[in-house]
Amino acid sequence: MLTQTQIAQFFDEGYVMVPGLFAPAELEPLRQEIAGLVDDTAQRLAADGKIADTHADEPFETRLTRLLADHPETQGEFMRAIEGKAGGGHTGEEMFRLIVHPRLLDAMADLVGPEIVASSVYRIRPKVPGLGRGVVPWHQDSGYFEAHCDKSLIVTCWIPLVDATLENGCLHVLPRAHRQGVAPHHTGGNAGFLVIEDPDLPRPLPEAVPVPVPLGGALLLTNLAPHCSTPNTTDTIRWSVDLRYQGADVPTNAFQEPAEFRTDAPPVEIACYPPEGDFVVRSAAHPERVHSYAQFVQRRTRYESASLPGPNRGWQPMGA
Ligand SMILES: O=C(O)CCC(=O)C(=O)O
Repeated sequence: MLTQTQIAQFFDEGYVMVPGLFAPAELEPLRQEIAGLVDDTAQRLAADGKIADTHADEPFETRLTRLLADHPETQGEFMRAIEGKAGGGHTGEEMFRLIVHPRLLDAMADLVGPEIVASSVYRIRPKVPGLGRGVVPWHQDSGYFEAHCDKSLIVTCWIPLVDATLENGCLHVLPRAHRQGVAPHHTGGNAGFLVIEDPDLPRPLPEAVPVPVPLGGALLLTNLAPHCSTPNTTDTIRWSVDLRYQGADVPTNAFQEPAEFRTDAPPVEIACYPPEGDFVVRSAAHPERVHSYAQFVQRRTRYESASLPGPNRGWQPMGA
């Protein structure tokens, strides 16, 4: 699926932007599913008398902006509905359909091999203009994972649901810095995200590369590639999803139930992100292990109710 040049860029630079992985129409069902989450929440808040105008005529790119401009205090309710609770997340059928999209999995097979596990951490991100939480400071995804997974490859597929541009806050990457291991991170970055503070950024500091991604494309990153995302200065929402995949040799809970989780288990038996359920999306050796949509929902729901502890890497608060 990926060209040799794209594969080489991914491993040499730590990232590659792949245009045209999807036809834009293939992303429409997920856009509509997420628009449905916004609509359901707006209807509920209106029924509870918390908002007067549901802005039902506004398109996907602006409706949430209008709703939050009227009632900033409803941000938490909308974000919970869209992003879900840690452990479960949004388990809609179109979300799952995208995660298991054959062309995306072909691309992943080029990077992680024929046994593919969807890493538990996938997210929907509405970067609403002017909303501080959309701005994500410099970090490596490994900063969020268990330390024993630092040397494993977990591929982030960052997929915009609109054109991602410099103006609406596309991602920026530090090229080749993925070769330097995991930098110290601090807690308490913008909106509660982890942050690599300036003195801890890799040296010599490469020039940051902004990576606009047209609708239908994807930015693939290694878990060690430092990246950030900048403010949305437009008046439309930069919607995106980020999905993660790993190969057979990477610690996973795809074959465990939450009740089997033990903090004193050998690291190889502890998933890279224990609070959320991994699931098998492709297996050449054991096709019978591939999780169906119903099994995916069940796993995600069980992990959500289990509230298992997240990785504790001992990152210190900013300024400490
Ligand atoms: O979507 C964004 O703005 C940030 C995403 C990100 O940093 C990530 O997926 O690791």
